[in-house]
Amino acid sequence: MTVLTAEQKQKWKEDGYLAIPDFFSSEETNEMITRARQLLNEFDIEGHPLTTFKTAEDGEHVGDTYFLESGDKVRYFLETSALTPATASDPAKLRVPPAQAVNKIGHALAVLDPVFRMYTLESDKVRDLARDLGEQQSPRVLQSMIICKQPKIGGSVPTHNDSTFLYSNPPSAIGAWIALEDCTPSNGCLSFLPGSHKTARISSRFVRAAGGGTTFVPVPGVEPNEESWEDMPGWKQAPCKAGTLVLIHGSVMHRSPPNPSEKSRLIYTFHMIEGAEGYTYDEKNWLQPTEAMPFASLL
Ligand SMILES: O=C(O)CCC(=O)C(=O)O
Repeated sequence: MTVLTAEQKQKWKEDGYLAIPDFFSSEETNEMITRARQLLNEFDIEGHPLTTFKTAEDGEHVGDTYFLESGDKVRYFLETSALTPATASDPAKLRVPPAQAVNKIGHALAVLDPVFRMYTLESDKVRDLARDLGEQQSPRVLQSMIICKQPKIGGSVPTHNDSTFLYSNPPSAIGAWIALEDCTPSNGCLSFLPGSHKTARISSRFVRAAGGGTTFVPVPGVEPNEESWEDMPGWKQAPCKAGTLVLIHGSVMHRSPPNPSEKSRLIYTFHMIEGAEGYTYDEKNWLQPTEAMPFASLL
């Protein structure tokens, strides 16, 4: 079934991302945000390892087993600024109620959560979109999550591209990012460097470190880009209404700022990699399929 117009397909090719307004109806979006809020309200801090979420390429990044073993579970990761600093005598504590401390919930909502499953693996609309986009012959769904950007404390997402984090050889990641609330420059909407997917080389990848945790390693034979994406002219904000689905090419550079506003910015996202012959997803990647939960085929 045709979902995208010729203009939309052209824009996707040129920009490396495509916002599709009203992809989900307001009823469908309401169902997802109600479920997201329910999951937040169910969050129990008791026994939680206080794992926060950070992945800056030149700084600290998340790497405990709570994170590394979350690929086939529904787990909660906290905003760094939601915690008081730990001292030798005083462990870190939440500064805000648990439901407001969560940065993201992941990474297997598309499989384990009945509502998000319905709008991912069981959605004809999503399947038609993947077919019509025509980038992947055999899309496999992985890393499905809610990203919260809580009012006042929601942190930034640094400049990155997704194939660095979900590396396949050759790179093939595509993100489907769904606004569950209106996303504006004030509450931390996405920004893109349009067209950067055409020149960005996946020269580094996020992997499990030999001694535990995670790290970035070079991709052999791929020269890093010389340009500093961060400061390049041409970045474009991508504000959108709730119900919009944004397709994100695995090589396009994107980011989002903190949320200093009073309004939350909840989104749901899942990713796809090519599962067809000729593409490999190896054991070095931080996110691993398990025997019980291989990456699910969308089609
Ligand atoms: O939701 C955000 O602010 C960032 C999401 C993102 O970068 C991604 O899904 O790749």
